[in-house]
Amino acid sequence: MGALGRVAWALLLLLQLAGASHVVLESLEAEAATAAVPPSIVNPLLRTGYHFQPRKNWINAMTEKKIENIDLTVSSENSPLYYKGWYHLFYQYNPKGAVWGNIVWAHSVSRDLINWMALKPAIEPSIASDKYGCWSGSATMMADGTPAIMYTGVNRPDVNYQVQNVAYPRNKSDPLLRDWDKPGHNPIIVPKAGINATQFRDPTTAWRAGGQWRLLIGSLAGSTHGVAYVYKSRDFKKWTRVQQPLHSAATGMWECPDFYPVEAAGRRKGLDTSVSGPKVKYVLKNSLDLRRYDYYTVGTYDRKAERYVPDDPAGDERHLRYDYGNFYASKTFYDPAKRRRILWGWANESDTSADDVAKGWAGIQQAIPRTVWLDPSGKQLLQWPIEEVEALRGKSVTLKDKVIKPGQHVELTGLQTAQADVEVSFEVGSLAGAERLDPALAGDAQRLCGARGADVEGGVGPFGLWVLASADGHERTAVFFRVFRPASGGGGDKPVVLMCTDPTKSSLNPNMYQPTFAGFVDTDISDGKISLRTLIDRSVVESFGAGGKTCILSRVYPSLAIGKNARLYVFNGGKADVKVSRLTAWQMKKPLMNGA
Ligand code: DQQ
Repeated sequence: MGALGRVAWALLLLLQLAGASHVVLESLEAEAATAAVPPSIVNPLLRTGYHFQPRKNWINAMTEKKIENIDLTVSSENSPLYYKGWYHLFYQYNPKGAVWGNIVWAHSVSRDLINWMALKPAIEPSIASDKYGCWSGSATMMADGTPAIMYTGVNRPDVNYQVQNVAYPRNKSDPLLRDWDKPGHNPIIVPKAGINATQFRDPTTAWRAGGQWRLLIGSLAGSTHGVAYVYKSRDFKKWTRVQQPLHSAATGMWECPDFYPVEAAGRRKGLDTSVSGPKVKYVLKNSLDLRRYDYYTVGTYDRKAERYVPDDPAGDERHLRYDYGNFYASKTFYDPAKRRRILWGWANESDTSADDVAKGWAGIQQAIPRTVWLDPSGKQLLQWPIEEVEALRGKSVTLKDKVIKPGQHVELTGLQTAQADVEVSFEVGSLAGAERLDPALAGDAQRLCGARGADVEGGVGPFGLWVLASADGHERTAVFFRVFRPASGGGGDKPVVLMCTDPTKSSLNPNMYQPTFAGFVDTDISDGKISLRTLIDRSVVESFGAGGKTCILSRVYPSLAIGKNARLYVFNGGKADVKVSRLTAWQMKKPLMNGA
C-alpha cells in the first residue's frame, strides 16, 4: 500500500472512531477501492447468523460486481413498515464503497421479522432533490391504507444541503412494494431562513389529529441545541412549519428523532402513532450526532400548543438510553398485526475499517427487533426481544437451584453456545456485603464499570455470564451485575444495581475496539432477585437486564472462542453466594434467510 493508501486507512480509522458518517470522501473511496486489501484478522465465522445482515453481492445484478470485497454500510434508521402481511425493512446502504456515501434505501421483506428476503433498493437518487443521497426517513400509513415514505434528499454536490421528499408505491396491490415513485411536487419541505440547511433531516412517521398530519424533522439550532421541528399538512403535499419546535435541548444535533405514544398503564400493547388521550404518555427519542447514542425522555404532548414536556425536568441531561452499548439511529414502528410497538436499531462493527474491507461483509448490522412499552413506574421503557425469535430456539440445557460460590464459575455443557439464547434468574442470599458506591463514580455507570470490571472482586457481584469464552479462559466476554450500597450523603438506602458488558478479554486479536458498556438498573433488588437474558450470535452479545430495564448490545471478535470452541459459563466474582434459581440456554437455529 502506498503512502496515500496509508493516509487513507488512517483517516478511515479516525472517521470510524469519530463516528463521522457524514463525511463523503470520494477520493478516499477511489483509493480504498484500488488499494491492496489487507488480510482480515476477523474470522469469517464471526458473521452473524440470526441477526439481519445483508451479505456482499446480495443486491441486484447491476451493482453486484462493484460491491464485491467491500464493506456495506447499512443502518436500520429508515422506519420499518407492515403491509398486507409483510414486514418491510428499509435501511441506509452504500452500494459502492467502504466509507459512508452514495446512500440509497435498501429493502428487505419478511413474514415474521426473522426470515428476510432481499429486494432491489426501494429508493435511489433519481431526481434533482435527492441526486446526492437518499438519507433517512420514515413510513406513514395514509388513511386509505397506502404507505408514504418521507425521506431526506441531498440536492447539492458541494455541501450536504438537505430537503425532504416523498415517495409512494407504484403498485398498491403488490404486497412486496417493490417499486416506489417520487411525485413531481418534490421536494415538499425545504429549509427556510433561520434553519440550518446542512443539519435538517430524518422526518419521523407522521401522526394525524384534527384533520392535519404532523411530523418532526431533526436539526441543530445555533451551535448547541438539538431541535425537533414540527411540520403540519392537510394533504401530505403542502407542509408548514409550526413556529415553536416540539422540543429542544443543549445536546448538539438531533438525528433520527422518533416520537410515539405509549400506554400510560404500562401494558405491553402498542399504540398507533396517531393515538392520543388521557391514558397515553409520549416518548421522544433522539440520536445524538455528537455522542453517537440514542437517548429518550417520557413526557406529555400538548397537541394544541404542539409542545412536548418531559416528565423528568432533568430528562434531557440524564440521558436514559434504549441501550448502553453499540446501538444508534433506532426507529420504532407500530405493528398492527400483533398490536405492539417494535424498536429496531443498528449496531456497527467495532473492529477496524481496514478489517471490514478485508473481510468483505457488512460494517453495520441489525439488533434483534424489540417490543417496547412503558414500565408501570412510568419512568422508563421496557424492551424485550420479539417473541418470533423464540422460534429459532433448538436444543437446550437447564440449571436449577445451583449455588455459585465466591470465585466459582460453572460451565453449561451439552450444546453449542456461539449462537444461543440464555435466560437466567439469579438470587443473592444477602446484600449485606455490598460495596459502598464511590461518590465520584455514582452518576457514571460507564466509568464505574471501567473501574470495577468483571475481574475486580466485589461484595455482591460481579455475577453473571461469561459468553463466547475459550476453554483456556483467555477469551471471554462478561455480562454481569454488581450491587452497591448507595454513596453516603444521598440517594437513600436503596441498593444500586450496575449492569455491565466487559469485553476487555473478548479477543486475543490486537487492535480491537473493546469498550466496557454499562448502565444502572432501576430495580428493587431488596429480595435479592434479578434476571438476565443474553442473545449470543457469534460476534453480537445483546443483553436484557431485569426484564428489559437496562439493555446492552456489544460487538466482539474472539480469535479462539469461535464456533464449536465457544463456551458459556455462569460466574460469581463477589464475596457473597449467588444462586442460579433457573438458567436455560438454547442453541439457536439459523433462519432460512436472514437478508443474505
Ligand atoms: N445517517 C443518515 C442520516 C442520519 C444519519 C444518512 C444517522 O439521515 O441523520 O445516512 O446515522
